[in-house]
Amino acid sequence: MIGQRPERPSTPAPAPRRLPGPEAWRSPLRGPWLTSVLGSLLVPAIGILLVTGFIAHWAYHPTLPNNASVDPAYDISPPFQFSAAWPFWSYAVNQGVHVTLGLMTLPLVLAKLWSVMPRLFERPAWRSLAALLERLSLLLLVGSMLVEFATGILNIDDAGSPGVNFFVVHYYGAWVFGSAFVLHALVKLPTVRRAYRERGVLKPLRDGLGETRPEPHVAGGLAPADPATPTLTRRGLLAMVGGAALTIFAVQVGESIGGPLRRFALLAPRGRVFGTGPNDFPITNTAASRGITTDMTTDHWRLTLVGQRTVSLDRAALLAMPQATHTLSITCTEGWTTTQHWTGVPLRALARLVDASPDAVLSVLSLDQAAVGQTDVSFSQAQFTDPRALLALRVNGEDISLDHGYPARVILPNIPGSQNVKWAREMRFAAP
Ligand SMILES: Nc1nc2c(c(=O)[nH]1)N[C@H]1C(S)=C(S)[C@@H](COP(=O)(O)O)O[C@H]1N2
Ligand SMILES: [Mo]
Repeated sequence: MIGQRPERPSTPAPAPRRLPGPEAWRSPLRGPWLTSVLGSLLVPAIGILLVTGFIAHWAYHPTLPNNASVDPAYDISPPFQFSAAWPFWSYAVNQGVHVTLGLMTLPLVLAKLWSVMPRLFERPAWRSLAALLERLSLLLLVGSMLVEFATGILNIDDAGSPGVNFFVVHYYGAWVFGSAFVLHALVKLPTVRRAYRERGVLKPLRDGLGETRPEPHVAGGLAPADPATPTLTRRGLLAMVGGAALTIFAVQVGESIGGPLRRFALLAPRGRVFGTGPNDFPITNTAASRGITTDMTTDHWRLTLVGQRTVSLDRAALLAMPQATHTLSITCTEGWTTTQHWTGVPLRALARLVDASPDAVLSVLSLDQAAVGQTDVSFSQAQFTDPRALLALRVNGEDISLDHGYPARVILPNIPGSQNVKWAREMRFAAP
């Protein structure tokens, strides 16, 4: 019962309903030292999330045709590339760190919010213009942080909300959250340094329950005026947060690594059958879900290649060209990875076949009409001339199944999973 005072016979008029003030939060663990420790742990975590997040965004090559998720006019995309010198799993590591660390950071974020909870209940809401501005900046910080975590988790869950474009919200949200976070860390630096100077960086972690004393109360500060008896040590609280993070790691990391470890990913969808034998690895969108029928992919199917000349090839003609086999990963934005052995025609051989102009970028179009503009993808010159970039016809020594993109799909090292276009129908090599 929030703030409802029991009626007593001596007070006939019921007391007005009020929210509790900061004094209602009495945990003896709360105080500037605890908040400083939680905040200090957040700095590297959020830093890594921001860096890996922006790398993942740039990996889309958003300045090429078809690839932009946000308006290119507002997209600050540095020319970051995973070149042919990077191992094929580089993007998978980046994405795995982003998603896994993002989930692991959640308990820390909740603990940090818990530690500053009394602030939310301060009345009046501001005492001065400076205090009002500080509150507004915190609203921006906490609000954008919740947006980033909520959209990230909903996306992993494949539960995008209608009308909300994950890429747009998560990208702009990252700029707001990143800026607010850096500003907040700088503003709080003196407070953190004072807390460490007064109490030691790690010293309070040595206290057993008997020695756990509240931090000194200061008016308007985080330490409670009327602390309750401790029931948990500070190291106990940090162990709880760390334990929660490690548990999330244990049940998520198998998704990001894939292969046999996937069985330990308890949070992943289970009991799904993706295909038989060599084709038994994860599928997001089945042929049926995309309206692809066997009829569209057999006798009538041709791949149209457009460069300075145009060539149309059936699957037999593609199989007659020199084939290459490479181990490559598909890493979906949602956080899962699958690594398989793909065989097919190197994209640079197809570029040569149609005399692609030297400044050409490659656009791949799919039979998949359910998502025109989403499945049409462009690759830079550096990407499609990477010797590992394939038009895959076979996987693990067998024809790729219809669900995996039969008759042909593109697969390149270090690109976002969604760009490995299945059911390719046309490839255009043209200046952007
Ligand atoms: N034509 C087409 N290609 C596609 C997709 C699709 O829906 N249609 N899904 C993409 C996504 S989101 C991913 S992660 C990869 C791998 O998905 P898959 O396992 O369903 O093949 O394929 C990509 N290629
Ligand atoms: Mo995906």
